[in-house]
Order: sequence, then C-alpha cells, then structure tokens
Amino acid sequence: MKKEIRIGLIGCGFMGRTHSNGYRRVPNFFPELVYQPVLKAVCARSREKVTAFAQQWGYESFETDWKLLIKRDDIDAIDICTPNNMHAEIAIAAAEAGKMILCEKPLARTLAEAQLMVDAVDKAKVKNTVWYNYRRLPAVTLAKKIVDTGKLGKIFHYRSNFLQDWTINENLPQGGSVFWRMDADAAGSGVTGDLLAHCIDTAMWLNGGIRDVSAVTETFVKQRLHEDTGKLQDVKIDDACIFHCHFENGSLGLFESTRFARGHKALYTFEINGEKGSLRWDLHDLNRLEYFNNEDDAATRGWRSIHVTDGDQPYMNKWWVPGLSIGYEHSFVHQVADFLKSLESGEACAPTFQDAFETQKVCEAVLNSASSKKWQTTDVNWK
Ligand code: SOE
Repeated sequence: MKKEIRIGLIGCGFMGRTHSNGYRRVPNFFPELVYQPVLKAVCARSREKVTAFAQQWGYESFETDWKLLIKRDDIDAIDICTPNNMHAEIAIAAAEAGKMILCEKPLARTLAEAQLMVDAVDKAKVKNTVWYNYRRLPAVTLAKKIVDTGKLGKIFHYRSNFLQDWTINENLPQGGSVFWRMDADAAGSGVTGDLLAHCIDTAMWLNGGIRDVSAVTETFVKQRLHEDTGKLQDVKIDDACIFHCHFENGSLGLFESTRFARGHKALYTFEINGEKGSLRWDLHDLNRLEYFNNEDDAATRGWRSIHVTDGDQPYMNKWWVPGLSIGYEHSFVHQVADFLKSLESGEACAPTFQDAFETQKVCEAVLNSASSKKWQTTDVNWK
C-alpha cells in the first residue's frame, strides 16, 4: 500500500525547481518506495510567479502567504527554498505545526538562528533534513564507501575548492529576489554560507569533525546598489574565503571558495590524501572518482579513473545502463528518495538539522577567524 507525503514548497527560484524535479522523478525511478511525494501546494509572494510555477511543475494548488500554507492540514512536509533570512522563522513555525521539514542549505544565517531551528525540531520531534545535495552524487557516495572501509589508511590531507565567477561585475546589485545572495541581511554571509558550507558538509561527512580554523576573507566590490532601497550600499558579504584547519582525526584541511575566479562557473573539487591511498573528485566530471591505491602492483600502480556508472555503484541501478551518465539534478532526486526511505525505516535522513548545525559552527568559526585574524575553535560534535 502506497502512502502519500503531501509537499508544501515555499519559494520558486532555482532551488524550488531542483527540488520539484526531485519530487516528480522519484515515483518513476524509485517505484518500490512505500511513501511517494504529492505536489500539493507551492507558495511565493508573487501570485503571477507562483501560479506559473504551480502549472509548470504540476502543483495542485498555491498560496501567497507561507503562514497559510503551514496551517493547512493537507500538507505533511514543508520544503523551504526561500532566501536564508526566512529559514528560521518558517522552520520554527512549521515544526510547531507538526510538519516535517526539508530545508535548503545553509541551515540559517547564523549559529544562533540555527540553534533555534534545531531546538524547534527536537521539541516537536518532526522529521528534518537539509539539502546538502552533493553527498548524493554516486561518485561522492562511492568516496564515502572507500573512506569508511579504511582503504586510504590514516588521512593526512583534505583539500577542497568551490570556485565561481558570477559576481565579478561591479554593476550587479545586491538584494531583491535575484541577488539576495549578495546581501548580508538576506544571506547571512557570502561564499562561506553559500559555497564553503557545501565543502564543509562533504568534508566532515567524509573525514570527520573540523576542530579549529584560521581564515581570511575578502570583499572585492565594496559597494553595490541595493535593489530594495535603490541606494548604493556597503557590501557586507565575503566575496572570497580561504581557510585552513585541523580535523579531529589529525589531518590538515585547506579550503578555498570565491565568486571571483574568472572562467569557473561551479568548480567544486575535493582531494583526500591518506597513508595508503588518495581520492579526488571534480563536479565538472561528476560521475568520475579518481583513486590511487598504494597497495596496487608496483608495475601498474597509478591513479585509477573510475567512471561511476555501473549498476552496482551507489544509486546507479536506478537509472540507465552501465556507462551512461547521470547529472547534478539526480543528487536532489536521490535526496528525496532517501528522505522517503527514512520515513519507512524510522531512521534520520542525514544531513539533519543537527548535522547542518555542526556545519554552521564551522562557517561561523571561519567568519570569526577572518574578522579577528585569530585561530578559532569550532566546538563541532560530529557523529
Ligand atoms: C550559488 O551560485 C549556487 O547556486 C549555490 O547557492 C548552490 O548551493 C550551489 O550548489 C551552486 O551555486
């Protein structure tokens, strides 16, 4: 017997589309799941936008006030795809209303807001997850399997980049519904919360907790027109951030993120170096995982390039035949499928609010380190 999970999506921007696509694909590709999503309602302030979105993605209804959506008793799960400044208020209200919550990353603008959100879901005992989607790309999941079997041995180094170039133009504004990521009030921070948060989530998932950090940030364009006030205002987000750190396991981490790396649109990479082997991955070739095993026969030892498309690779038996790739959007489909599976099993669907709270601790320590010019401990408690 199938059971319905009636979704109420808030926000119909880029992430609203990726999540909606995830909900729509799951019944086709994961038909064995007991729980199946139903696109019950979508909510956004603009009636024109929300009705067009509802029609395009097949939502049964729409709202223009998220508070009304949360009150509806035909909604089981609230999916938060708004700018970051709305995450806490919506999540807390949704938890109080007993709804399950799927929240876009980063969990919140600040650690204090994130704490309130964790408290709210704990108190209400509602299911929750945060969309750190890259974990669910098959090659990244395979990296996790390899690390967990101990094949890399003791880890010495973890290196990660997330490079973009879309904010170099100094004439771009900040704020409004499109450029809210450049407005500190709406976003909380710049690349640290937006891009490094992904790197940190993946890093701690693969390599354990980050103990302390030393960071430097830069804001290259100091003032931009603010869409909401129509005035030229100081830019308070970090355009670029570089930090190094210690992990709990004794390894060293090196992270760089920027929106000013001309030519790079979304160059997300990581590399792990251990005593017995190394792994590296690059979002631009997302189905490939490179693996060096020092225990291979000396004559043929070298970097293996694993095209992670065989049916016995993580998630791949759900899609096409071996050798045929899947893409970015599938990470969201997999997250929906794993969330629905977790309803069956009763287990948590990682990363939970608590996991994302730990990531938020690192982001906050990074920003504090950059402003104080001192090392900062994170107090991460990674399980
Ligand atoms: C920013 O450009 C952005 O869209 C992030 O907000 C996403 O989280 C990242 O996956 C891609 O880049």
